[in-house]
Amino acid sequence: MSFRYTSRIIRAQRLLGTQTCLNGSRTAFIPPVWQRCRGVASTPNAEKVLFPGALNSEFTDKLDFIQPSQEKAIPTYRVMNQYGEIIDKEIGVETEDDEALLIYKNMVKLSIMDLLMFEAQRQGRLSFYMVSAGEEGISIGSASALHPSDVAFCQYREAGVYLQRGFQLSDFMNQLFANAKDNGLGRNMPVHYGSKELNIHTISSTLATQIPQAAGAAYALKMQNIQNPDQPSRVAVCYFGEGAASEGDFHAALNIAATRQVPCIFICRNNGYAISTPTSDQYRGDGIASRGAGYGIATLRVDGNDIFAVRRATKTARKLALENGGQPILIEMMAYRVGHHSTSDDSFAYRQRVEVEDWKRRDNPITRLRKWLEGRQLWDDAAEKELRSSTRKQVLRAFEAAEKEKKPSIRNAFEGVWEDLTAEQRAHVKEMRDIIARYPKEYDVDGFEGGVKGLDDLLQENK
Ligand SMILES: Cc1ncc(C[n+]2csc(CCOP(=O)(O)OP(=O)(O)O)c2C)c(N)n1
Ligand SMILES: [Mg+2]
Repeated sequence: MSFRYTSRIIRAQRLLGTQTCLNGSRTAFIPPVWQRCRGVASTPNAEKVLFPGALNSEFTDKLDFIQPSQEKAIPTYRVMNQYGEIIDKEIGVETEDDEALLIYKNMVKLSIMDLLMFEAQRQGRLSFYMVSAGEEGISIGSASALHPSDVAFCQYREAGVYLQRGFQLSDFMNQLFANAKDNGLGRNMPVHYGSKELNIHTISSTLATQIPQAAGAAYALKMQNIQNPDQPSRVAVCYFGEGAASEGDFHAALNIAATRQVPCIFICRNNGYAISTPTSDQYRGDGIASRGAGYGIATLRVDGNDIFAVRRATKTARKLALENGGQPILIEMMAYRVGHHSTSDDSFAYRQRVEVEDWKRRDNPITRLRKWLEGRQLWDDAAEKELRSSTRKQVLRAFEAAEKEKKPSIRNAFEGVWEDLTAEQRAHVKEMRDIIARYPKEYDVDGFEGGVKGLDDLLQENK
C-alpha cells in the first residue's frame, strides 16, 4: 500500500472515528497524543522558546548543573508506623476490619507455605523454590486494591498476588511438582505460576520481559476501555525488582507507556538486592522512583512494610491510571529481601547474618499489621496459634496430595508449539521412544500419565 494511499485512509478513518486493524476489522480510532510546538518565540521578551524537545523550559543565566546527590531524596509514603499505629488519625484507614483480617491471614499463609516449601526443597522433594519473606505486604496489599479483571504480570517473588486473587494451595503445589494437574503441563520451572482464569500471565525467568509486555497489554486495554464504555475499565499491573529495572526492557516499557499514555501500574519491589548485587552497585540515582519522573510518569515511593500505605497507593494509582483515557503510574515499594534469593543461593556469602537478623527484628509487614489488629482487639496469641497450626496442616495436605499425582504425559514435551509435529520433531519423538525402550531402568516413565504410550499415541496421531 503506498504511503499516500495509507495516509488518505488514516485521514478518512480519523473523520469517521474508526481504524482498520491488521486483520481487517474496524475499531475505534485513538488519536495519538502529539503535542504541537512553535519553533520561535512570538515576542522579543519571551521567557521561553518552545523547543520541540523541551516545551516548558524557561531561560536562565545561571550555570547550575543539576546535582542529584545534593537534592532531598524522594519521600516514602506511609500510613502506619512500625508499632502498628496510624500516623494521621484523622485520615485513618479505609480498610474494613474483616478485610484487614483476611489480608493478615493470607500473608501468614504465604509465609508458612514459603517456610515449608523451602524445607521441602532442602529435603530434595522439590527442585527449586523462591520465598517472599519481607515482601508479602507488597504483593498481597497491592493485589487486594486492584480489580480481579485487571491484567497482572509478575516477576517471580509475587506469589501473594496469586494467593490474594484466589490461586489455591493445590494450584501452587501442582505447579511446584509439575504434575498432571499443573496449568503449565509441567513445562516450567517451579514458581513459574500462571492463571488464565485469574488474569495473571505466566511468569518468565528472563528478567524484565514482563515489563514491555505489560505496557503492550495496557495499550490493548486502553483501546478496549474506549470501545466498550459500558464495561468496567481495566488496567495492566506489572511487578518487577529493582535489579530487573537495570534491563533495557524496563526503559523501553516505561517510555512507550508514557508516550502512548497507557493505563499501566508499574510496581517495583525494591528489596535491596538482585541476587548478590546490592543496590549500591546497581544504581547511583535515587532508587527507581527517580526514573519514573524522568519518563514523565506520575510516581510514588511507598513503605512496603505498611499494608495500608500499599493499599491506598495502589487504589489511587488505579484511579489515576484510568483518568483522561489512561496514563502509566510507577510505584516503588520499599522492602528488604529477608530470605535468600532462591534455594540455589546462600546469601550469607555476600551479606552479614546480623544485617538480616536486624531487619527481621526491626520491621516486617506481617508483624506490623498484627500489632494494628491487636491494638483494635481483633487478634491475640490464641488466634495466632490456631491460625498457624491450621494453615500448616492445610499446606501439608495440599503438598502431599500434589506429590502423589502422576506427571503429565511425556507427549507434552513436544506439543503446543506447532499445530502438527514437524518431521524433525517426529524424529525426536521416535528417538526418545527408542531410548526409553532400550534403557527401561534409567528411564522409568510409569510415573507419567499413560507411560510410554503417550509417545506412541502422539506418533500415531501425527503420521
Ligand atoms: C535477562 C536475565 N539476566 C539475568 C538473570 C539472572 N537473574 C535471575 S533473578 C536475578 C536478580 C533480579 O533481582 P531483582 O529484579 O531485584 O529481583 P529480586 O530477586 O530481588 O526479587 C538475576 C540477575 C535472568 N534471569 N535473566
Ligand atoms: Mg531486588
